Amino acid sequence: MKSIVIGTAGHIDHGKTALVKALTGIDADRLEEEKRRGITIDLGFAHMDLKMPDGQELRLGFVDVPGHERFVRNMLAGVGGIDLVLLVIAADESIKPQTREHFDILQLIGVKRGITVLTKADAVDEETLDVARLEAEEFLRGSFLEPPRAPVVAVSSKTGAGFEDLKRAIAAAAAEVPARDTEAMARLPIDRVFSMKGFGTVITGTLISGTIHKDEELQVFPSGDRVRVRGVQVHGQESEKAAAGQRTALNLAGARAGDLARGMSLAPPDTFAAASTLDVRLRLLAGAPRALKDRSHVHFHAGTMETAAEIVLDGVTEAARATEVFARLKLADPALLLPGDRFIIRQFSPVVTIGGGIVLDARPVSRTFRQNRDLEIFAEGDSAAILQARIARRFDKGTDLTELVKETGWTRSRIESWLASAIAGGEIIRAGETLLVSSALEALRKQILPALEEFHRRNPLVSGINKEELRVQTGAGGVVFQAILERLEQEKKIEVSGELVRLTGRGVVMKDEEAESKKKIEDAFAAAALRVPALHEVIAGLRIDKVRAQKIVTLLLREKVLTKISDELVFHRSALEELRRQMAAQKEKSPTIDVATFKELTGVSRKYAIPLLEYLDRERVTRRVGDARQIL
Ligand SMILES: Nc1nc2c(ncn2[C@@H]2O[C@H](COP(=O)(O)OP(=O)(O)OP(=O)(O)O)[C@@H](O)[C@H]2O)c(=O)[nH]1
Ligand SMILES: [Mg+2]
Repeated sequence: MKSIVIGTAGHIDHGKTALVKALTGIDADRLEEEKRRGITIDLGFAHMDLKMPDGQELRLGFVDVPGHERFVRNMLAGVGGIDLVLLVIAADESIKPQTREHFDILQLIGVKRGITVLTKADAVDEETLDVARLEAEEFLRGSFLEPPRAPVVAVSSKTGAGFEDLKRAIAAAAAEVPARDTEAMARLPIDRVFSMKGFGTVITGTLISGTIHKDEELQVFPSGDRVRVRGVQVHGQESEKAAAGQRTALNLAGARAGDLARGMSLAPPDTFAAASTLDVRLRLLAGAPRALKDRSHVHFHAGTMETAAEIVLDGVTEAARATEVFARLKLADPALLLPGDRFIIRQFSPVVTIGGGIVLDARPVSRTFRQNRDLEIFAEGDSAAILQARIARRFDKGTDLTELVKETGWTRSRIESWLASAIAGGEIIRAGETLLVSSALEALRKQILPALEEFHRRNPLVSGINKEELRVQTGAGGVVFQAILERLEQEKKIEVSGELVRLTGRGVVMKDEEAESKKKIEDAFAAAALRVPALHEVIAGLRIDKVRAQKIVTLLLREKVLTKISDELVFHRSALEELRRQMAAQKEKSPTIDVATFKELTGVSRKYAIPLLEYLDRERVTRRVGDARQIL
């Protein structure tokens, strides 16, 4: 069964609550004070079923709002989740201040459908009713409620006149309401909290997206608390689940009524983060008292929440009336908001509605808004374009599915399917968990290839650059860097062997006998430890000529496999590492060491001991003090 939520709107005493009662039989004024004073103070709720033109059953949830100017903030908490509005204008009073203010709000939050209801038709003569109708039509011109697109229906809640027309108009409009997104992540802005004896904590709200099941765990925003759904009611009836677009009541375990309040939101756990910085597009009303200055402080309302906000205008010092600007909002209290969410701003004093707009981004990456003008696509592009733009803005750092879910409120599987063709087409690259635009890889390629070229030019005898060294040079993240290396390798632009990277065919390439000789030299020195052979003896034992042998030794020295500590003496890296370990161990026994002890410790002759100790001095492993050495 299709469910939609209908809100009332209009000036105080114009007959909104009476209209809802005449339609549904339910008195939405539930507070004692409301009944006593005869006015609505807080939101009221009612429901009914209706047949659509095609014969399908329709479930209508009503949110009845107060018209009093002092309770506009309550009206704002109710109007956020509605699909359809009944703009109520009393025939005997016509357009009044809160008719205008409510109507402005409806337009700013992007309500798309509705019906204008002229109430109290019984209280006026035919002529007055006609005048009221003309005034209403004039008032609605150019808006979403302009007739004949949206009808104007005259009724009397007292006599029941006009209600058949009204129901027909509601059914026709409801048929046009697009289904809400039940597949997205669930979000439920709380509009009421109470506790029921023997039942516990209950919250109500309009589920704006997704589905909530019985026994599901949810997270409360912004507090972060966890709650469990003990029971679900939809339009007053027990249910296994609630779906987007339904008036929903949840019986919650794990929270006391005192921990929850209107303005908080429920959503799946570990998925979202509450935001306090929003990039938005903002419209200032033509009827705002004055232009909006940069750095103004205002009341901010979205969904059922309200807080204070500072407005940082994008590139202008003030926003004129009836214009649209980009801005960054800094909220006093964080809230769970997503791109596409609408909001209203009201000035501090006197408190009147001055504008509103649409959230473009609730997870800005740059410190300034200005670089992000193209964020508009984040709220209004098609899904694939939105995702690509979100990946592109992180450029070579990339992003991942978890972050994209947080930024959009879409499920992982949906995001994956929307990205599939961009990935297949090569515009988006998936490297492990990281997603990035191909242009980011291209930019990296343009850095890496010249960097390698330069390395080879400077180091003609080295077989390649160390991977990590190259990565640090380019400033790329690890995953992204690995991805570009793999690509370049596939394209045969580079060769990767172990930790070394080189341009294809570059670096030192050895013939078999040279490679064999290189290994022989290395092995000879490694095996000798500190009692190294004379270099010329090692060279003499090779199958290659002296010049080539010398070249290989130079190579080993550059690769730091061998270290030359004097003209005569060359050691293998492992031998010197072992020596450092021995010295560290020796330091435990005694802070100083003399030549004799050193010889004993290492088993080398004086011929080797002196150059080795001098080497250790240079390396700041030891410091010479008189005839002995202090181990550092
Ligand atoms: N004669 C007549 N009186 C009506 C009609 N509808 C409402 N009234 C009366 O108008 C008064 C205000 O009606 P409500 O329905 O409470 O008005 P409201 O718009 O809900 O007012 P707030 O919620 O305070 O903004 C009540 O005394 C109603 O009995 C109608 O169609 N005909
Ligand atoms: Mg009322």
